Amino acid sequence: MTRQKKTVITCAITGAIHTPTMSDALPYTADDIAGQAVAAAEAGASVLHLHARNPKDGSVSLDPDHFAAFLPRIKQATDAVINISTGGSLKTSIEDRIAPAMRFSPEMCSLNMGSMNFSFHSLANRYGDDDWKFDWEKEYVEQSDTYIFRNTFRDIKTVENALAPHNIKFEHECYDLGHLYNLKFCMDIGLFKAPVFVQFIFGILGGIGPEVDNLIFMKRTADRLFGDDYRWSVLGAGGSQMPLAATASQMGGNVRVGLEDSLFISRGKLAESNAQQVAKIKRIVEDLGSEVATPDEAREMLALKGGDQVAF
Ligand code: KMH
Ligand code: ZN
Repeated sequence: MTRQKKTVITCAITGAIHTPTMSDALPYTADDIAGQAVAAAEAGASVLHLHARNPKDGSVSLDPDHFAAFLPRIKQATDAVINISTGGSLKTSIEDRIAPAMRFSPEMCSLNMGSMNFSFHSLANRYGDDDWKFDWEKEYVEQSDTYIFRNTFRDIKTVENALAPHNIKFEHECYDLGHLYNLKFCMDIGLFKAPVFVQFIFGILGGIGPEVDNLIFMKRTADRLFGDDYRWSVLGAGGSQMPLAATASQMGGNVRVGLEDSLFISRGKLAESNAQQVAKIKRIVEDLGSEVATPDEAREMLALKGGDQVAF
């Protein structure tokens, strides 16, 4: 495929894996999510991938009203592209998961491309029984070894059918090689407009591991399946975040950072904020001779509908 000239930095602000005990920097109130999102955009992120949390206890929320508390504030303060998650919670129906995107019609939303184990239970070993800030956290993390992250072909079609009228570009979350073939199958039956945007995800327990060999294999497979019909980005979980992002940018891809994917800024050191991670990857990308895309450049590269076409 043709090599792109600029690198789009996506920042995933809070997600649904980490819990408040794990880092004081993890945002969960509307003020903190909005503030950190705006700061991440100012630091160089052109796309903001957003989940909501219950502001009282930081638990994962799919309630559109919780999104309503921060989306307009981010839009007023930045020109960044808003991307709303449809991955949401591992425990809820696909209909609940798409409710926020249906209501707010963002420029982008995530779409997970296969069912899988999705576990972060081993994170619980780092904390003693008395360490947890909120009641729900320990069980939520420990029980993740029982979760099946459900994204059947029917679910994928449900998302596409419901959101197609909104002209939303999907961030196709691919956690393993088979997910690329799932996406190819969907495109062959007429779903999704090219160029599709593929997020290669490494290092989630249940998905492919975070080795550079795997990134090369995923990229080569996607080139073969999609040719010029796709754009790509890389997300490495935990300690693989920065090394894989740096490698991806050198391979001509886009990158995703943020506290959703890693709580750290370097080995053993917690990040102070999402913006700190964005500033670090921006510095790396530029030091290595590439340029970071502005929000409007990202819109052009990913063929987005425009920031004036959203419903918030
Ligand atoms: N938490 C990431 C590994 C989603 O929001 O749809 C994947 C993700 C899923 O971002
Ligand atoms: Zn997410």
